[in-house]
Amino acid sequence: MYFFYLITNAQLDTEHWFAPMSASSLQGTPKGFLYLSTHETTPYRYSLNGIDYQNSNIFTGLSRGTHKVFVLGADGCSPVTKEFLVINIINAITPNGDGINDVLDYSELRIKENVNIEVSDRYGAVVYKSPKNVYTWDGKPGGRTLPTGTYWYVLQWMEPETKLTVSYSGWILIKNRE
Ligand SMILES: [Ca+2]
Repeated sequence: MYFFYLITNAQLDTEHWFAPMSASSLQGTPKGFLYLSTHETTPYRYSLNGIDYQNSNIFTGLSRGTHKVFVLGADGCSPVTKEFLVINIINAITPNGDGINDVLDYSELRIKENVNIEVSDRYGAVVYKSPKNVYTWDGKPGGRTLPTGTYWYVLQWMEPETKLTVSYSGWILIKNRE
């Protein structure tokens, strides 16, 4: 699953450009989905490369990483642009040292500020809290192997430009060979 954004028209020319959609609205949505909402009858046109514009305010199939969106108003003047990040949300890790899905890796968040990654067990006990400027976790608190199970994670960061705090949370399966 990927992280995606809602942009409202009121946010086009203010510091409040991007607001994450709620977790419930993420369910069943295509990967790499960008929805730009203008909340106005004025036609806007949208582009991801500044050349090819479309009338639809929806983009799908975006790859993981940084993208730029161009929004052109009805006057056809210079577009408003904004960079955004498509994050690969990790649903499971298997920290058994076989080199496959061993690590919780959110290193793409290094371009954000005040990044915090926290993982708790189902009883709410914190098993991991990321130190400053650390974006990966080996799944082993103090070198200890955790029981296989579902854990709750919270990703939080501050948008560098807007200083708005964004958070995303959900369940992650931590699976160890038993
Ligand atoms: Ca593994």
